[in-house]
Amino acid sequence: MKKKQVSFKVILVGDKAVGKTSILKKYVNDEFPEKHESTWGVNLIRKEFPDGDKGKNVTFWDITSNDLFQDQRIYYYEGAEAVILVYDVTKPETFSNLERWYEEIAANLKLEKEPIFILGNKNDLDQNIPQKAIQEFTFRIEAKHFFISAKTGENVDKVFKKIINTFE
Ligand SMILES: Nc1nc2c(ncn2[C@@H]2O[C@H](COP(=O)(O)OP(=O)(O)OP(=O)(O)O)[C@@H](O)[C@H]2O)c(=O)[nH]1
Ligand SMILES: [Mg+2]
Repeated sequence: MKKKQVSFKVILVGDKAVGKTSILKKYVNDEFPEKHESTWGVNLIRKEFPDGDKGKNVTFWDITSNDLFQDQRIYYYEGAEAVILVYDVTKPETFSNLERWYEEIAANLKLEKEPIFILGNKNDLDQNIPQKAIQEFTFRIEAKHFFISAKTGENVDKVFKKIINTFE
């Protein structure tokens, strides 16, 4: 009989300073660091779900946006079971660059069944991205989109619950 899978890998990508590390810190440790310390290479954060969730554990790969790591990045993508694309709702270019992030991932993962989540972070600040562009991109890459805030915690638990629930 096939053993039930309990360990899952989730990758987070997006431009510099969109809040990838902050989102994970909020979710895993309920902390919000105000200071931006750019992630170097990759940062692995593991979260365990002891009982209620059948002993699952998830390792989040918080991947650097630094171009010095461009060649390595494709190895960080390998074997991911879910993809999180993050942008900053106050910076339109971080949204349009998701196209590039998506293409890099699509070239390295089959993306046949791995769910894709797009997170518009910093929703505690004024938004500046046309809704139509968000809807169009989300539909085209067959993703799910959420507005969140690592600062206030808005939607953070809800989104991660949805992600974890996609793992059987
Ligand atoms: N107002 C607000 N600021 C945020 C939010 N999330 C992150 N920040 C701030 O944005 C800055 C960058 O956050 P990080 O989490 O370090 O960004 P990152 O995407 O990990 O950046 P790199 O590691 O350089 O790629 C920090 O100063 C955070 O405090 C948010 O939801 N609201
Ligand atoms: Mg970071």
